[in-house]
Amino acid sequence: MNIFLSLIIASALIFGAYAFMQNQNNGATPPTPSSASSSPQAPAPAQNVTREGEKQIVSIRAKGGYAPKMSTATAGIPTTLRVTTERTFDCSSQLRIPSLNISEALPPSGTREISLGILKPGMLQGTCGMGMYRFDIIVEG
Ligand SMILES: [Cu+2]
Repeated sequence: MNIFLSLIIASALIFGAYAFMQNQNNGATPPTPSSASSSPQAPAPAQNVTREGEKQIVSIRAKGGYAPKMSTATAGIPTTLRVTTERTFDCSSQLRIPSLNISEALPPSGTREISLGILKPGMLQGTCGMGMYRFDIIVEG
């Protein structure tokens, strides 16, 4: 590659990084006292666990990761994980729960119900096929 072209590209990158840092500093706004005092300590728990008859349904979405990332379920009840995909072409369509020996290839769009059986108190950890995206289900006894 031409050495002068390399130098031009290098200086453009350096200038770009400098401009980006300047922009970040300017863009940082301090929190206003009112919003700081009114904000809750922790985010509200996700209301994604429901009852359907005898069963407990944990509903999550898989697309570029899993949402919500954390669910809270109850132990001792037959539990179904209901996973919804919508044009999910990333690796979150391969859902794994290693501790339950679950590995499911989800359809690109649709809803898949995965039986989790009766859960014991503790923490269930799910991941994508590569272990990059995660979700947790806290099981309360
Ligand atoms: Cu992945």
